[in-house]
Amino acid sequence: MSHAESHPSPLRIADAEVAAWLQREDRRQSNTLTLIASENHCSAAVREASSSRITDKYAEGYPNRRYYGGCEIADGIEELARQRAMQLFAGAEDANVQPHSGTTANLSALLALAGPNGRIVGMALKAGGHLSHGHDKSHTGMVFQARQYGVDGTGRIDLDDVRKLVKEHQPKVLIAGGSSYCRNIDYAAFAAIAREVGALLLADIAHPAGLMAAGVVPGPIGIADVVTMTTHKTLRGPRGGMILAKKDLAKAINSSVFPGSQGGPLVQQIAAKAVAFGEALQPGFRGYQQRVKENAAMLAERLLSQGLDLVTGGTDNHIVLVDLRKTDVTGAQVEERALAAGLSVNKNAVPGDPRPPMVTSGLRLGTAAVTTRGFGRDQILAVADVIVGLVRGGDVDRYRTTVQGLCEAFPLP
Ligand code: DSN
Repeated sequence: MSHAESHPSPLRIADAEVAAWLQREDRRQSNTLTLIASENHCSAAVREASSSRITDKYAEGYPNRRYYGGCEIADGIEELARQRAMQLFAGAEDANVQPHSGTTANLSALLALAGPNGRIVGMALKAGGHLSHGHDKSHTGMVFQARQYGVDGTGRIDLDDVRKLVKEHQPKVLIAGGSSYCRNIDYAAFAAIAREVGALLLADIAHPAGLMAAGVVPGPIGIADVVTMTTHKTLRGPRGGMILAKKDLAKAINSSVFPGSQGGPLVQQIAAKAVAFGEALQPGFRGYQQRVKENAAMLAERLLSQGLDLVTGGTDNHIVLVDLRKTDVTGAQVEERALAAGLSVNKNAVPGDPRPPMVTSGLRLGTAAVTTRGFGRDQILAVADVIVGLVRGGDVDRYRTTVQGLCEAFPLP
């Protein structure tokens, strides 16, 4: 009898059905290699904080200015998270750790900086941007006058195109950042373009936040006026968002988060963010982020050497975007085959993709989660070979055996 069976948890006693679903998810994650670029495995300490009793507490407002009594502990936790965030992103002048997600962070920041119906410019989703950068199906495309820039024929941002669009549209906010952009962004150049029209620069670093916190890729702190991010991707924290702002913008940003866009903050998530930031301030974090980046570079190199095309021909961060247009498979088909083999990946549009979003001609891969499991060169090369085999229609059962062996040899932390 296992320990869990002989000591059933309160959840197992109270609700066997939900407990069983969650146990299945534990098993799924254990027996799957997560290559979804926006996912990672946070620590047990982060998970413990995230499921703590403070989930019961209402704490609308900010530390020492709450609309409810009994918030002293919430104040201490939020202030600790804020201070750690500013230590981690040295040079940040203010931190708001309340956003429930990256999208909420972006919406709040944009409303503070551009105002309703204000003009914004961001990167198009299909070029590697994000829905919340002004896509017409996102509220950011509805409540703002949004225009979007794309990428050049090689998949890279063309700063001349960005400047041209910015001059034409005269936005109040220019957004730099994306969700499938695998190259470094020249934030100083973006800031210069924004300044030419009196716009503010918002850098969305949701994906590379951890790499930037560790200093292994260049970031926008001290350059962009406002920086938004999620805390659960490369940063390896709990699910949630965060905004860093220059001091003179902090008041407007804070009011835009609460009461503008959200009610009570999720204090248990803020506690978990504090734990994750504390972990990221430990010396080992830099080495982890360095390995994430090296693993992505090795993955890219192997895929290229095996004949696959990559958007931009490689990567500077944790993302590798495979362009399947010269193969006879779609992103959706490879995603399905990969899942059968035990690899969790996502289909993704490539720039200029002729296929619809639920099909696509691309596959987005990321190395943060497998690096958390301890992957290095040999494992990355093995995974790359599985991906190439899947694209070419190889034997899925054989790949499933390889993947299962890797899962067992590199268990979840
Ligand atoms: N959905 C996230 C991603 O996968 O990149 C961004 O919000």
